[in-house]
Amino acid sequence: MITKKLEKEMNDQINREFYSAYLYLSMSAWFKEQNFDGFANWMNVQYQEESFHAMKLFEYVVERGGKIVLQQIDQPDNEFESVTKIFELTLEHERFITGCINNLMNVAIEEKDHAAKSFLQWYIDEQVEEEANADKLLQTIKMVKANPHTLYMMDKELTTRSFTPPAPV
Ligand code: OFO
Repeated sequence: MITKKLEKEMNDQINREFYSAYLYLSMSAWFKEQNFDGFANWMNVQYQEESFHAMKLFEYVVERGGKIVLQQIDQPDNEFESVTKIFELTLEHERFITGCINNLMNVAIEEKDHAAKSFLQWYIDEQVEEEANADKLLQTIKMVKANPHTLYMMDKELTTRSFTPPAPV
C-alpha cells in the first residue's frame, strides 16, 4: 500500500509527465509548420515517451492500491523563437523534471517505501539519458546553425527516430 504523501506526489508527477508530452507535441507541431519534418518526428517520439512515463506511474499507483487523481494540464507555448531556443527549453525542462524525480525519490526514502525506491530508480536512470539527448542535440545545433545545409541534413537524419516501449522488468 502506498502512503498518502507518496500517492499525492506521484499524482503530481503524472500531471508533469502529461504536461511534458503536451509541450513536446506542441514543439512537434511548430517544427511541422517550419517544414522541419525530422525535428518534428524527434519531438513526436518525445511526446510518446512522456505519455509512457505518465502511464507507467499511473499503473504503479493503481498496482499499489493508490487513488489516481488526474489534474488539469497547463497549456504549453505554441510559438517558439528558433530551433536553438526549442532545444534550450527542452534541456531546461528535462533538468526541472530531474529535480522533481529526485524529490519523489527523497519522499520514497523518507517514507521507507523500498518498492517505490526500486520503481523510481528507472526514472532516475531515464533522466540521465533524457538530459544527455537534449544536450547533445542542442550542442550540435549550435555548431551547425550557421550552415543551413548541415541543419537540413540533421533534420533528415532525425526522421528515423522511433518509439519503442521499454521491455517490462
Ligand atoms: Fe522527459 O522525462 Fe519524463 O520522466
